[in-house]
Amino acid sequence: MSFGSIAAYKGSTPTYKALIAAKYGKLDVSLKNIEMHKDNKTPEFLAKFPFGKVPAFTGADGYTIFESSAIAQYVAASGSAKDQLLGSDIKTQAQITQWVDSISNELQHSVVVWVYALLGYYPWNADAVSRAQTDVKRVLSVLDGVFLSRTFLVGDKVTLADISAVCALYHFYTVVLDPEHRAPYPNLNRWFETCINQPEFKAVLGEVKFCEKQPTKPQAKAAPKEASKPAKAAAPAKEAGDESPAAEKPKEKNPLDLLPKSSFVLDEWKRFYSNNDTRPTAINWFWDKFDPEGYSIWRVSYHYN
Ligand SMILES: N[C@@H](CCC(=O)N[C@@H](CS)C(=O)NCC(=O)O)C(=O)O
Repeated sequence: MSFGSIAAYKGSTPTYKALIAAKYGKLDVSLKNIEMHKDNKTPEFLAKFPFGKVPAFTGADGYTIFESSAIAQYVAASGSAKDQLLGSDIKTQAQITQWVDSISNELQHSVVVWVYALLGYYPWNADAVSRAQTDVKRVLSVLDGVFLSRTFLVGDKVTLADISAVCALYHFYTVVLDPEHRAPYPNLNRWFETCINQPEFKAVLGEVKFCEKQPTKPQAKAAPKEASKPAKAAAPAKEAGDESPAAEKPKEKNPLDLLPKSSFVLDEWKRFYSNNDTRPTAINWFWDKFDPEGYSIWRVSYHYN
């Protein structure tokens, strides 16, 4: 019998937390693949999940809940492995929450600016990537120190803390931590391998394919539905009988489209400026490419800065 389903996109690692917890608790929880930026913005979806975000859980009994950790906790607490996954005394329970929250908080920004940017889902910003790499190394070192003397994060069995941490680290191990970059963390690697080889993890993650060579440049844009920008809203389907002149009116031309095309591409300039030192690299680039026929330069003074 179904316990419930989680609306998300395929490959959403935060969603895996609840799916793995469901395997431990012997609950039937399914993943309902949705079309991002469309299905999660309908009035029906927003009535149940007001932020319009996924994962979003709907129980067979109609109970709804959002936020991946809250969903995972609810699923873990509802299954037969409740005490193992969530702890049976308040100190253990608090420690599990501590790891669930801290690891995902420490890593969530870095996965976006480094890993998702490498995959081409987000813009690449060299400075931000370099900061993310430093942040990630710090988290990995902390965890490696923890696993020097421990098999799992809390107690001597897998808990929701391990499940959440594996899911938070999944993209790092599969996309950027090649053998050279994971070598400094032998204890963490041992723990990660132990977890992903448990049948409950395997049933959800499959065979985890470790990164073999860290990519250094973003791949060609291949944004999956979850991370892509919202597609331009399609024009609403014309209602039958709607023949009003307003509905027929052609879109007015933007007067700027009438100007001759300039060789200076503002987006290129923004990217180059963000990814290079201002002086002399970016400034030299600017004067080399600037097109005075297409653009003019203005100096603006603000009253309130
Ligand atoms: N902290 C939340 C993050 C939820 C979230 O940001 N979900 C993203 C996908 S990773 C989303 O639904 N974005 C759609 C949108 O913002 O429209 C969780 O762990 O559930």
